[in-house]
Amino acid sequence: MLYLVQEAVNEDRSAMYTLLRRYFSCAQTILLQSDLLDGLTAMEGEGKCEGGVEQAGKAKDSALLRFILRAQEGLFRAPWAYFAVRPGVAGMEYLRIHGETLVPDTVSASEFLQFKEMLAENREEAAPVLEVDFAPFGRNIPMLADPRAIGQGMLFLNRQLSSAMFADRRAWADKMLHFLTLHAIDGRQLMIHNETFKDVDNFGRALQQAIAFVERLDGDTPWEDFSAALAKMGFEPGWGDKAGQTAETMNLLADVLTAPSPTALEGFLARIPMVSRLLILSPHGYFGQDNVLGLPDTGGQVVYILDQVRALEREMRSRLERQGVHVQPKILIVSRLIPEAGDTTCNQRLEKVSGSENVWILRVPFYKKNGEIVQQWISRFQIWPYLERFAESVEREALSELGGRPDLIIGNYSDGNLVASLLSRRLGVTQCTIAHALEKTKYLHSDLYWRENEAQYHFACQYTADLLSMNMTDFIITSTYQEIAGTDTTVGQYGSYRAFTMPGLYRVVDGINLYDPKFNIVSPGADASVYFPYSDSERRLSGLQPEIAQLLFAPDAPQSRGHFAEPEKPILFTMARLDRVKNLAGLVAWFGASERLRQQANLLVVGGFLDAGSSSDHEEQEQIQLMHALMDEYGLEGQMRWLGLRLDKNLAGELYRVIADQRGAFVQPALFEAFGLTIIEAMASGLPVFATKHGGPMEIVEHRRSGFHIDPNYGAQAAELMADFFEQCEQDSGVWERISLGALKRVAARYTWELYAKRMMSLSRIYGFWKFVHGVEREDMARYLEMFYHLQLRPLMGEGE
Ligand code: UDP
Ligand code: LCN
Repeated sequence: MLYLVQEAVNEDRSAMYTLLRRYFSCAQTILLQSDLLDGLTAMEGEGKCEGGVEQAGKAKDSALLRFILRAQEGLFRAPWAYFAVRPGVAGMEYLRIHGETLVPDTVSASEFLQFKEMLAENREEAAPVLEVDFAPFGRNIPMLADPRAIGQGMLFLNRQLSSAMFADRRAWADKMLHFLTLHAIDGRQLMIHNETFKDVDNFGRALQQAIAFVERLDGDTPWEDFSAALAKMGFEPGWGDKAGQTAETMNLLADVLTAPSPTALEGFLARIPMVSRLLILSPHGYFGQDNVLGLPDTGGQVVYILDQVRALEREMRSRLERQGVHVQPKILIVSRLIPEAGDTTCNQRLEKVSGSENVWILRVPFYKKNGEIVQQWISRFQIWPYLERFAESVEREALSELGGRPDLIIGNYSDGNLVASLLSRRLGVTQCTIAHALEKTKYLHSDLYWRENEAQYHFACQYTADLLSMNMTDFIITSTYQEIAGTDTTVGQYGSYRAFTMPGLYRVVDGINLYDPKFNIVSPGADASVYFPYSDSERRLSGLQPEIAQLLFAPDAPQSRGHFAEPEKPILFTMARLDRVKNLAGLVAWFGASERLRQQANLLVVGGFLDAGSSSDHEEQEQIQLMHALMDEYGLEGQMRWLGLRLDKNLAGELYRVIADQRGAFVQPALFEAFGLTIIEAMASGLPVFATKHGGPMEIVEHRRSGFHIDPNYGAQAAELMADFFEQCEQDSGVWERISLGALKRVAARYTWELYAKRMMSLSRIYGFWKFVHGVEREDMARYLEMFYHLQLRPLMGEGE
């Protein structure tokens, strides 16, 4: 990026000089992308640039503008200006420019962060602090090279593994042989008998013999009819339910041993009955099946896991059956037991997941120091002191419920991932990590000014836990590409952990490698039995429609404020937890301020409570007051309805469709949204969506084809876009139909649980094998992380009451 600055200086030295002077004279010394851009546009006399990057991109092209559009952050203390610049997706470079000589040079992440610490702490020199650098541990791990391939780790590993096998077939055959002896379910050995084969030659010959034998049988012959003959040759169950499937699996292995290819390897590993017991961790919030969605800390993650487990159970069962292994798979979701759980079931220890055969929610309490059980819900930001002990209890209880070690442990969000890391390490089980929504990209400068937030939010603790588990885990599932790598102009959730600093605590110069093959994009779906198109009249839940009519229009409906004086207008609908980041109040303000939009549509908000006293979460209480204040300020009583309640899934599903019937739209106005299940739910119902461009929705929705992107930082513009849409729909109903159809197509092609479960099961096998062959080499990293846990994280977690 140095060339770009040089070009900007060469092209217009005076402009660069003036711009830097302007930045130096700002009250703030640390400027973000939008501040930098505003500085440039103001200098050019164009005033504040509503519309951000795109709008500015249309302004007069210059090397200086191109540079500023790439700058993520600027640090200013005369005579030096430091910049973090994004050369493209997944990248970040650091440079500085001398304000007088205008000579630029590159600097390291460490130098950039030290300068930032000096500014934040108002010091002349950065204080000495631990530098965290995980890069040296990755030296022996093959990394992806092309940013476009980020998130396709399994594909890459398959290729790596099969070419390594090709290069040294004998050694790898030996590893594979050893790997195959490891599989057993309920004490029953699977795949091969562990003492029959002396070496790989001996095994290779036996495999050929077995193939010749099985291929002579009718393909439909059940395993039981020929298992005795195969047992004599050293083969145990797990190859197939019938002769045909058995022959195919054996041939795949023969291919892997003689002419390894990525397809054969993936195909063979996919058939090993490796996963029958699954442990899923999701400690925080209210984890239940009813009356919980919309409560604080309780949203998409719960929906995601409950849909995920049903899909995974189906896939596990069908794979085990096809391999002739007759066991009932079991999945345990472990959450926190909350004795005072209101009208939820979170005070029950064990609960079966409806619609499943053998999936259970196991709830384990948090304990205080004195051994008492914590009685009430506590915010996700306050649970750190309880997690270590929680992990110990979970280990005991989960092992006994599962009847043995799980085959895979899946962690969710920062707390679940930490517990998963502790358990995986102790049990030696493959670990999968799912972030959902990390906080780092949601709260501005929450790392830099961690001290100010520590009492309330404990971000330092949370980010340390995140760093630990993302480096400890065997593989990471993300819902979108940009969750890892970001975009050309924005940093992804994982990208934000690459280089950052928490002054006085530690400075991270290489926290996570985005090119690590552990990353895989596996997008969730929307439950197709609940969220289906509005036009599917046969499946519509017409019985719910009177209740919905009450919710929308009844003047005295409980938990409602406001009414629709002109009920024939289309409804703009939004529904979310009432967190600050969800920005529902922001939407109310844009709506309130836009006469045009108010003329075109009514606004329906579902979220939180109407009475701040009913909430135990401080952010929610704050938002409730703000919502009331905005409704008063803009006089929205006849144009907006706020329902302070939680809708169950079926009601929410039918509501999306009712809004679609009357040609409304859904809005997701979050300041940042990691993925946004409501968006795919609305789209699956055929409802046009206006979704934030910050985070996953940018990737889910194709602007003007399957919905619209809005920038929550430019609310007036978002309101105009919505008003334009309704105006166009009024003139031509085809406009609404086109976007609705686009949304339906997009969800069907990309966001389904069937696709998810298949990918997830393949991943667990490839990474299980990878852990087996490379685990030893990662031991140095694991040891370093152990130290990091004990020396950094434990003191931050504290001990609670
Ligand atoms: N939800 C619901 N009823 C409510 C509020 C929310 O069913 O009253 C569901 C919503 O349909 C979605 C989930 O809660 O499935 C919220 O997930 P999302 O990913 O949109 O946001 P999160 O809360 O996880 O940040
Ligand atoms: C948490 C969030 O905040 C959402 O963005 C996701 O959709 C949800 O988890 C499921 O992953």
